[in-house]
Amino acid sequence: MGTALVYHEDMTATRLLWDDPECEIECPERLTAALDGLRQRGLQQRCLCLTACEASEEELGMVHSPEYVALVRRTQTLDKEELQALSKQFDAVYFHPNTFHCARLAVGAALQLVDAVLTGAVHNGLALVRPPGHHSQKEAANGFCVFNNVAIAAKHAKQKYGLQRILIVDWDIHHGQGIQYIFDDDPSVLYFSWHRYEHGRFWPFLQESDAHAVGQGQGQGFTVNLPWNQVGMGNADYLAAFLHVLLPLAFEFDPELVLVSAGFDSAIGDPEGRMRATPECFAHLTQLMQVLAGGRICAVLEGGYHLESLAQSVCMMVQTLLGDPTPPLLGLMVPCQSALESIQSVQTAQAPHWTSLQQNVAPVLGPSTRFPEGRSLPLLAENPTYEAAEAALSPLQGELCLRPTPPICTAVALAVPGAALALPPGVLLQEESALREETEAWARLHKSLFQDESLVALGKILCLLGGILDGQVRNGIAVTAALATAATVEVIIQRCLSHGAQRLLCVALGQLDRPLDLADDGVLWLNIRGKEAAVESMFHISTPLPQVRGRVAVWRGSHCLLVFLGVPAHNPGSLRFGGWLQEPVAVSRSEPEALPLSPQTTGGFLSCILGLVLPLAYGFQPDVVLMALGPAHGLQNAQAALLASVLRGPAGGRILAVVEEESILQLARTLAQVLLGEAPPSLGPFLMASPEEIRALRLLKAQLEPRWKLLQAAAPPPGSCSPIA
Ligand code: X5A
Ligand code: ZN
Repeated sequence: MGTALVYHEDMTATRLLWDDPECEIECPERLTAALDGLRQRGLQQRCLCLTACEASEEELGMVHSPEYVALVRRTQTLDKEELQALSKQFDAVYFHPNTFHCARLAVGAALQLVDAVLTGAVHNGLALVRPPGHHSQKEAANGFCVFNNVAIAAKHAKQKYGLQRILIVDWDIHHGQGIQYIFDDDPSVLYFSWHRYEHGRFWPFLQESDAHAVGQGQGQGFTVNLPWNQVGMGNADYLAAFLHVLLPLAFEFDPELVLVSAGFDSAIGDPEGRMRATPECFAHLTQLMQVLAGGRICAVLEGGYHLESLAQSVCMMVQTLLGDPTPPLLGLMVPCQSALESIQSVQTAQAPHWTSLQQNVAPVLGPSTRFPEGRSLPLLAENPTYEAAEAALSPLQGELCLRPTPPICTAVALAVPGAALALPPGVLLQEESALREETEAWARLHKSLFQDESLVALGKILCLLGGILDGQVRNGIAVTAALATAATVEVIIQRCLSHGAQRLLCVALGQLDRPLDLADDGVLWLNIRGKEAAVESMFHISTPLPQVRGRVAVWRGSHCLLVFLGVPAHNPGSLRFGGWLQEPVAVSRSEPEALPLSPQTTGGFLSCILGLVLPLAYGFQPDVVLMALGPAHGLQNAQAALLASVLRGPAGGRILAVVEEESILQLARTLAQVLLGEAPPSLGPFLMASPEEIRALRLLKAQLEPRWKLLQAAAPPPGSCSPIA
């Protein structure tokens, strides 16, 4: 299992044969630059390299009309003048005698990638293709695109593998209107696109690129457009869009496959996009998507016209697909006001269709105070030169070389020697201990709490932590002796600070108190526990762990068995459940059999993680993340795995998870899997959080927003659509 890279050098064989300033940027060097970058960084060598084959005309026919396919086929024999005349019939398109061959290879590459992922040959992959596809339509080439590679791949996944829910994430800086049209009324494909829009003044100048376009008929709510109305959007803006729009919807949708229209004209330096997100941002966006669909991600190249920026961004994505840690995100983590306005416009347009947006935990502020301190965008020069972009890119490149990959990925320190633990292969069992004197010196901080067994465990944990701080080990799991978690956490914090860590993020779950003598700003202490919500300071926060309390209700109808989790038992007939059942459910007979349900947390848990924990974590930019599962932490294994998986991002993969003895076994194994880079298990069905818990989160966010700007994401007007009719 690994990452596939699908390519064929013939795709460099199409190019512009006449003068056309609009089209000249779509050149063969785009592919060679991306591939050279992958080779130079040793990434291509780590992938399963597949050679693309042409798609069949039948496969093209899943999206395109036979007449259009025939038209493109005929371009093979046209001369230059005829090609130019035909190109003029479309918007921003050029044909070349090799176009038909290349465009069929591009589709074929996307299909092979889907096959490789859905047959389980690989976890994920990237198809490096030309021409791009997302603007292409049933009977039209458009915006350099001839056949719609990603749309055909989605149809293929539905037809050949019977998939029912496919997410398409289009982070190219242009609106993929072609994909939107093809799946406009199709609820099985959720299409998300952000794009430079400038209130309709940017190509392709379409009304239907705006946020109010949400899909037609059955497909309403399954088209999600996020228009950027200013240039200069950066890392914080893209991250906010993922945390506050894409990911809440994606979790609720629960895709079986994620296709990425991976255009990198949304990166810094690109002459088309004129945005400012750095290549590292694409590593983080990729990692955030890896928690979806069991990590089944198929990315297909779309745009990207600044060769160096393109190459670096492609490398960042592939590196993350391979499971490498994400490099730190540079820059102020403050979304700009225009981005927040765009995010709000999507939330408002989509709220009627998605429970997770109705439960948006953002505080509702008056219009004048809504974005009091949002970053305002510095004006960009009219024509940013390539040199200016290169100046912005080159220091980053230096940075990348400075971060060697730790020789060991994941290590586990066990409290009890020889505990029967089936750890995934590749995990190092930490047998070594810190020196006895050193361990005792640290233990003296908590004299009564470390004796015998717990002292042995502490020695191993200190050794593991030393490895992480010295860059020998990427991340780890520390198993503490019974009742020693709180004291161990204190020692770990002190050890990190004494090592010179500037910022340490502690996500403490359950009954763990913050050590008293911590100076603010060095340690951000976020306790997720029970029902308490409190802001002691901007660096000492308690938030409840939202839980849906309720029961399992089972209705047996004559033709169906309905199982509801955590819903009030009174009237299931009028429920719209998690956005899935569009029509009221007809329950034919019999009373429900109610079963007790252990607390479920999906919807509220996700609001807490996406709406609070990650914005704080990314805003804090920690050197190290400590995730401590204390007594009564209340997390299910899948939830702990998801949390550990996403918390790898903010600190560039340096994360230590601390768990207490009793809870280990399966939990330690699951955590080890995600820390190695595997996708977390599914959270199960999407459930709504209780209104009280959502209110508590909303209040917390209002208090924290002045310091932590990534929390900002305006909510749609409350009560605009109630989840329960
Ligand atoms: C795939 C892509 C852009 C077309 C721009 C036309 N197309 N001005 O990035
Ligand atoms: Zn583009």
